[in-house]
Amino acid sequence: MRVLLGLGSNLGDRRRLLAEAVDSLSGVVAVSPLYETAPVGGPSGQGAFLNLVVEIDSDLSARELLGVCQRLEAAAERVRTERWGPRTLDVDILWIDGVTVDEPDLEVPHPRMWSRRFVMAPLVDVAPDVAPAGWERQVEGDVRQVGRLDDEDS
Ligand code: GSY
Repeated sequence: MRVLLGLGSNLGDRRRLLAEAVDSLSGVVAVSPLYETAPVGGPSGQGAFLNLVVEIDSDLSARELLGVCQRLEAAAERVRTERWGPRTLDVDILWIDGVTVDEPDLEVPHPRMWSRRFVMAPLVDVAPDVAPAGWERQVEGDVRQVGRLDDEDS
């Protein structure tokens, strides 16, 4: 099954944290370019995020995938303090082909993805068919493509 994960970091060595997370995923099919993005929500003054989207091929259930995401965040020594606050690593399940989940702690597709440019810009790079027509008119936030995770100098 095609699974799309959104990864973001705005604390610490953002590129290294994202690279380590992507490297530890199984079944990686595609990795979007990197985007530097203005924080959406959270305390004022927090630093810019680096965001990307990864496509993996996986037979795990949505709940098992949530466990994978939480383990990646823990490996990045993410500590949950402020809601929406700065974080070393955030990993969200965005989309699983043919799957919808509506539970208190897990919603698939991700309910806020359609309005966030920091999600939709990299998502469209790897899975343009998932984006609704006219998605550009529905998104908010500033993003800037800054190369790829495996570039030497981005
Ligand atoms: O939802 C993911 C964490 N997050 C982000 C993010 O990854 N990027 C940007 N630009 N803003 C964000 N606000 C939150 S919360």
